[in-house]
Amino acid sequence: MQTILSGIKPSGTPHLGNYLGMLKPSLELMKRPQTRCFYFMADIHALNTIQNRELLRQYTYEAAAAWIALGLDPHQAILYRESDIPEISELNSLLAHAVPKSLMNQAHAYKAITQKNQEAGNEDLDDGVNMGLFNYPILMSADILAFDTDFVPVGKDQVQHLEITRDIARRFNVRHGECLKLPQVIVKEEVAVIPGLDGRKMSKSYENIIALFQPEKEMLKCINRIVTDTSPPEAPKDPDSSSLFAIYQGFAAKDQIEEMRAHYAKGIGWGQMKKELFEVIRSALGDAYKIYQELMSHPEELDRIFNEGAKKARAIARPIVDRARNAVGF
Ligand code: AQP
Repeated sequence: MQTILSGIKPSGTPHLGNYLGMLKPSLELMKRPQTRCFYFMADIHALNTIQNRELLRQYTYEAAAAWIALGLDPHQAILYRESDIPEISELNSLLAHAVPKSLMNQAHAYKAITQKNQEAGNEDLDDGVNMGLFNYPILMSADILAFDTDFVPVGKDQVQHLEITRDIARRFNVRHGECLKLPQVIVKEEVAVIPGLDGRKMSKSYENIIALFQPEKEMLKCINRIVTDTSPPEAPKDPDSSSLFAIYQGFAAKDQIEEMRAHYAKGIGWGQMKKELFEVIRSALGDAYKIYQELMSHPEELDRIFNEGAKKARAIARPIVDRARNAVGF
């Protein structure tokens, strides 16, 4: 039996990047034989940016509803809120002692902020960094190591944090004896990092997202806002530098992708391409939006699923965290 673990931070509405980078691969992995899947809402991580409790709850429900609407079966995978598992926070504090500060200085989420401050001429490079963000990779390690995880499917943007998790587990094991299992990362190379409306990584905090679930009209409007260049329709275009194509690839079938490459070579209008993108997304998502809406109108059902999931997850995490407690001498 192999353990797969994946999480989503409820720091905003789930978007196409989350879907292609993580939700879709996590659902495919559920179909593998002999796997046990732990899928969770990383609501403690979300506290770094969300300080409004109603909003945090709303986003947590949205993330779970999206996952279930897309096909996650809560009887098959263990679905839970990170904050419902005290064992994770306990392991987080045990791990912190094995982590040199210099390792956290290297984490890309932290470095991105310090770099932004530097570029803005701000003398305080740590401006806007709270300790939750600085320690993000330690909590992420606890999320993973608390379940003896074998595989973690993530988007390319998260690969470095996974390497840090392995590093932390290794350091802990060197200090306290073989105790924590080193996880492996699963990245879908072809998915890469999905660009947002402005061409940067699609990200809740950049406000450049295309929400996964929204009325069709709104989705089309949003797709129409994706930034393109001013080249005329008949001009040949490079698919590999096109945001529209990058997203298209995630939803289309192989033959559709090849056909679209040929259209780019011959020349395709951006307006036409946006329509094609909308169609391919609509057909890939099918009825999921309806299921999502139904789930969102029954948060009590989502709470029930979370509570069931937490019970199962805690029963598995407890002996693993006890092993770590014992290893350090508690
Ligand atoms: N643009 C993306 N392309 C591919 N994969 C992505 N993921 C996120 N954005 C993209 C993958 O989705 C999973 C869940 O992400 P998350 O919500 O936990 O955190 P994130 O990566 O930090 O997402 P955001 O939108 O950028 O959130 P904020 O702005 O709040 O930090 C991860 O596996 C991620 O790889």
